[in-house]
Amino acid sequence: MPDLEALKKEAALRAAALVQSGMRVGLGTGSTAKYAIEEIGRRVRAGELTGVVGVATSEASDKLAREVGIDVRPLDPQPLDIAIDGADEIDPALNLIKGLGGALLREKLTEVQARRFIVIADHTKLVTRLGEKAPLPIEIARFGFLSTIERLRKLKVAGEMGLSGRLRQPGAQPYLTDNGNYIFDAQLPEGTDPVALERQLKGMLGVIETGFFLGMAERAFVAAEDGVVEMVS
Ligand code: ABF
Repeated sequence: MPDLEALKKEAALRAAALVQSGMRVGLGTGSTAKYAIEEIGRRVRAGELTGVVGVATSEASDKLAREVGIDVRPLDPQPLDIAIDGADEIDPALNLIKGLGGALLREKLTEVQARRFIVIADHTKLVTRLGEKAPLPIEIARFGFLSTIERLRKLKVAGEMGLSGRLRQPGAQPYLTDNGNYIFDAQLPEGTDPVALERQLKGMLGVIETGFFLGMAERAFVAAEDGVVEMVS
């Protein structure tokens, strides 16, 4: 049984090594990004990095980054030098599905402002087409969410009538994002054109953001048992 945690950490350390003193850094969310935040914090505390400013993509990463000694600031219009984050699916062109961790909106707002967006993952995240293994998370407004879901279910995707999926609800209540919204996890039929679907979804009333991160990543460090592979877009 491969130790996925060790692989995630290996990928994260490769990306964290790209951070230099004085950089403004987007800090991702999730179990892989956690290792990168911890490593950046370790380097700050060791005095190896000075003047680093972090912008966190979730409340959880904000808390962790402060705990490990990173100077965390809110997102402002200044560009970020680098952003480091995990992903749920990575296709061969480095298009991504993200958001199973629920932080897609803040992740996209932050990572789009980064000069370099670096993805870190273990090899289980590699797919030949987006939607192969993971659903596409779609953040939707709470107000009128049943109406928005109805609209989503009627959307024509890849020749099929209707986007199937479900409201994310791990317990008695729907999952609530850091922004106070809900998430609809959509199953993507084979033949889905991510660019076209992204356009349709972004034009739909009640949809706030999608987990498609298309053409954003510069490179990915993907760890397997025989080492870390560097993929470049
Ligand atoms: C974030 O964390 C999300 O966009 C993605 O959903 C998730 C990946 O988490 P993990 O690294 O724990 O698999 O980056």
